[in-house]
Amino acid sequence: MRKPTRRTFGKSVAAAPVAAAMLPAISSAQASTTPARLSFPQGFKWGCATAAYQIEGAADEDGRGPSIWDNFSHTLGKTFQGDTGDVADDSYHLYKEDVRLLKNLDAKVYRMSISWSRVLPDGTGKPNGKGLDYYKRVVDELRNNDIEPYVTLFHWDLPASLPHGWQSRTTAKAFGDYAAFIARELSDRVHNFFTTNEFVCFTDLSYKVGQFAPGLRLDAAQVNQVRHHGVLAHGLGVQAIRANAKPGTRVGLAENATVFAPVIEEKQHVEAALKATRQGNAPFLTAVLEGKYLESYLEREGANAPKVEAGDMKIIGSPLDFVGLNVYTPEYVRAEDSPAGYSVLPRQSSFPHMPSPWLFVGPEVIYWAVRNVSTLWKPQEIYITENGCSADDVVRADGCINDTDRLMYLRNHLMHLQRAASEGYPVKGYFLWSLLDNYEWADGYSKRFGIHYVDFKTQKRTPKLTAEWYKATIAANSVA
Ligand code: PNW
Repeated sequence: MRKPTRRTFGKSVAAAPVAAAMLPAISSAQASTTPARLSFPQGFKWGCATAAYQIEGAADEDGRGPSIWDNFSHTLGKTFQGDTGDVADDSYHLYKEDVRLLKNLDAKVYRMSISWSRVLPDGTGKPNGKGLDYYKRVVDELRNNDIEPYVTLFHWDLPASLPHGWQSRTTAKAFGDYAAFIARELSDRVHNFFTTNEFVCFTDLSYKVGQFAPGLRLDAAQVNQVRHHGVLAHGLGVQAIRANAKPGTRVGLAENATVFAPVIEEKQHVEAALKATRQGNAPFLTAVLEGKYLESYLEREGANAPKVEAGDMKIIGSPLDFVGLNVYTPEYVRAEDSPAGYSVLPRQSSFPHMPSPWLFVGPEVIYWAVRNVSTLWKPQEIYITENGCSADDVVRADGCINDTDRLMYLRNHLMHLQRAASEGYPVKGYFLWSLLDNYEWADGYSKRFGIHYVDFKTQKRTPKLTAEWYKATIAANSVA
């Protein structure tokens, strides 16, 4: 192939119809001085995300019941230096301050979660009015500041009193009842719900690997059953919200699907990435968006496959208003002449990652997350429900936290997200993880993901450089 000259390069750009059509019109005078901005569609929803157990604290206050994360974090050796979410960011008391942080960014949306055992201390049965009131206060504070709340019903803090946790089908039913209760109580002021957050984390990492609460290591058949109860809970949650919420309430889920990026952007590898996406997410997102388990998954698991009752798959496949994707890290695939048609490439030891050892940096992951899911399942809307990274943040003598590594991570991801939006994929919003440093599960307070620094001794919040950058990005509606 001939090397592109400046002239032929210009032609090939003009020949890319969608991307070129989306570029803002610039006058020739401007053109020489102003670089083209990587703009997002008008009305794109910028925001931040958090989760209840990671920020609220007040674990014992106002009638909150214990969750499996309280028990787990209080068990010797389960979390970094025994860190717990007892106090966390104390957002239970400081929520107005946290809404101010959002307001200062000019965020349009906020993704927060509800602690199930704060509103239903036993998981089922008698509600706790004081717990519910807390969420009404938070939501009202957001709305008074023109910030739209997006509420996750389950972000891992399962009520401890539900017997056998996700091993029991009854827990999926209990989740449906809890979802119905929240829909009745809050849908006058919350119009968007996510059922569950990240199936693989509250099933596999919790019941197979043992890294998260309740810290079990079950066999394959039991783990598949736990997974089934997870997706069933999601489906029951969707139905409960549809049946009990005010008209116009919308529902989806927040899922960290494994994202497969083609190692080379060529037809055969792009197709391999699609195959890998379907197969690689078979127990979770594929089941939810297709309403069935793939034959290949059932065959592979054989006698260990989940026991499915009549009607389950229809519930699991309940239609959604949007799909939320939590995006952190890529897998790379290439086409292969094998029955599967693809292979996942192992990572070299030099592959860059952030302080969280699992958080490999490959910003194109966010483009392929949106594109693969859109191409395979055509959801009406997609939100990036989490994206962000840990970094070794240091407060300098002048008080500044110059998290240029996080800024690099975020900026590059947004450039690839902008590509997805400009090609017409239906990505409607972005929730940065996270508004502020918080309790990072088994890593305790040793890993910081916030764009605001939290001094956990004083609870003082300080914007990091990335908060300034994110504010500029939101203001320009384009990557700053
Ligand atoms: C997500 N992994 O968790 C969660 O939704 C958040 O609560 C969490 O704080 C955030 O990402 C950062 O970790 C994950 O090991 C935890 O691959 C672990 C993994 C992925 C996501």
